[in-house]
Amino acid sequence: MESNTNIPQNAPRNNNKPKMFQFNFYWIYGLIIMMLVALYLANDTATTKEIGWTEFQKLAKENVFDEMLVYNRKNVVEATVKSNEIYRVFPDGNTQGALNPKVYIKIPSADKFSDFYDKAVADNGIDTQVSFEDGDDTLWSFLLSFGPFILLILVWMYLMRRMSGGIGAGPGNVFTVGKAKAQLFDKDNTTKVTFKDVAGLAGAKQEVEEIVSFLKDPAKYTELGGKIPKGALLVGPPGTGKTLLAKAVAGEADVPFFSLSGSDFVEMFVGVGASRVRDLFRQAKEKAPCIVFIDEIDAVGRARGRNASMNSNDERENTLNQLLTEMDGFGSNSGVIILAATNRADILDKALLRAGRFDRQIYVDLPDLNERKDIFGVHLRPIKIDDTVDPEYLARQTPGFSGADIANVCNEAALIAARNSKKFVGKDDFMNAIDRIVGGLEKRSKVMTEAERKSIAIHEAGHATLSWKLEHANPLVKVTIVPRGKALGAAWYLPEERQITTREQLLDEMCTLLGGRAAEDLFLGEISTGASNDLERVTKQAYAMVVYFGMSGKLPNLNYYDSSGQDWGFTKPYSEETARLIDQEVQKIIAEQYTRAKSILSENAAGHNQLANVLLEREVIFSEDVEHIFGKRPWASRSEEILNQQEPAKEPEQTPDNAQAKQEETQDGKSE
Ligand code: NHX
Ligand code: ZN
Repeated sequence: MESNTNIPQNAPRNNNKPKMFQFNFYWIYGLIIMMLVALYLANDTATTKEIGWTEFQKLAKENVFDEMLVYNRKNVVEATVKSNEIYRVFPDGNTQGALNPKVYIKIPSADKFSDFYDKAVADNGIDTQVSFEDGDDTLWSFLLSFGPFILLILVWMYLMRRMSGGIGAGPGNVFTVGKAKAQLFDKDNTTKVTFKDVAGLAGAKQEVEEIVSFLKDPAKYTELGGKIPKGALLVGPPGTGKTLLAKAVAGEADVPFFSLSGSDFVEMFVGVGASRVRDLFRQAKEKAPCIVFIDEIDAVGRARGRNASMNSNDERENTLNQLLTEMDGFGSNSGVIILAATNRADILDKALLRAGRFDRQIYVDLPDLNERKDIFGVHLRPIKIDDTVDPEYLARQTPGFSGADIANVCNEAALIAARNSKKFVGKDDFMNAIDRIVGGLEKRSKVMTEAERKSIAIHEAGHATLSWKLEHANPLVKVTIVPRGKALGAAWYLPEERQITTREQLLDEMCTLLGGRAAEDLFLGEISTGASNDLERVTKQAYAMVVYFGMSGKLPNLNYYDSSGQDWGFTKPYSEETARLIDQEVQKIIAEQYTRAKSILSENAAGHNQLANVLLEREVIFSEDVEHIFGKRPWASRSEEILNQQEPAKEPEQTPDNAQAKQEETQDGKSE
């Protein structure tokens, strides 16, 4: 609804603006050329005239010339006519009142001219002055009069080029500003990705394959009265293969495929985005049936602002409006199918998502165990591996990894193996690569005092002890006090791949996270800044429990989250009292878990101390060592069964940047 009222207002305004804009430049060029020509002609006719050598000799003897200028090299004489003798040289009288009309004479040679002149002075007594000049000063005078002008034009052209294209942005100049920058993949294009190269993504692949078959045989669908969809939106977290899927469509469909990014529409000139959208659709219609792929469509498709007073992103809105009209503007049988990809479908304008534009939304999720196995299969193809490498095992060790992460693991493993001059890439290289990608670079060289190392060991042993003693905590894989990435030490877990998380699991996880700080507090008597990352995560988790999951005692079954993506702005959907309650509940949950962590730790003080000492000595300990101290966990979970079958591995509790974000993402994903 909202969009329909917007389009008619904005679209016509855009329609003629860029055309005028372009024509202006042609006009200016034309004008400049015309002016130059006019000036040149005006200078040349009427007051100048070329006469023959014989006629010149006759006139010169009659003393009609004031001055003569001899150009030695060109064998030309420029003679100025005395003002009272003009009528003799210009009998038609059309000198138009010029003060010093000139004549040009081609002379046989400078010597001949000198002879003639000397004779004329002697015989006829003429008083004409003669001077000699080497060069050709017409060029000079031309440059002097037009030079600055030309310079100005050059500078202006240079600036225009810079503005429109940017450095290295290909053939950018003023005249192509309004053109779409779409890259066209035709049948004969060599780089082919096929559906075989896409591992996992079974559901998404099927939907996309259907689009390809629409294009190959539209009659099959239209005969039954169905309409071919106009667009499909690929939605999913980064690195899950949206662009790859689109490339596969390009490779499989025997139709032209336009590919461009949402940010290609954005330019500093006003109205350019809209004109590029128009140009793109014009090109597409010429080539129909075809597919247009817009990557990162959120760059233009973000929901339009509600307050019209904010003019800052007017340009983006115009572009979006143009896109909306174009998508609705052609009939569904015109054979142009739009594919778009984004990882933020929630912020897209609702008008873009309605049926008739992007009729289908295809969710491309993070791969599960089996899909990861398939993806490993694809990426292991070009790598020389030995028989210790098992895709299934690798898939188990990489929960929460996207397709791009897996590609990265495979590449990193090959590089590690090459660094060690191995002939083949082995399992250990893959394990190191996974550690490296999740936890960052190992920094064994970091200098640490003995006291610091002890404090780190006690902190990590605290995490390890609690995760061992809590039923619903993630199973521990290893604990290390070797610095890696941002962290000085870490406890690594292999979380179960679950779709929903219970309250007990959340609480036990938080208790484990608080275990590091609690151990410092309990056994060192002083706390450190190191736990900041633990605390950040605990606080976020507790807040989510209260506000999103309705899991607190005083605010049960309430959710203050808007999944439609719009911010609440200044008005929160709850009162000041509720805000205070939320804070209190968050504090209460954390305080409870902290007390719980401390009490469990003091019950197991001896075991914890032992663990910390082993850790100090060996730097890395595995779950077997922990089992040695505390005994078997009575509650074997599914992942633990996996662990017991196989060698231990990953998912650290402390991870830097990207890996941490990924972990939080999966958690959010699970909980929502
Ligand atoms: C510092 N780093 O910032 C030093 C260099 C308590 C033994 N002065 O809790 O390494 O203190 O259980 C992702 C992952 C900041 C982001 C880890 C951001 C760590 C990690 C601070 C161990 N293990 N803290 C931990 C730790 C630190 C930090 C992070 C991050 C420490 C602790 C970092
Ligand atoms: Zn910690």
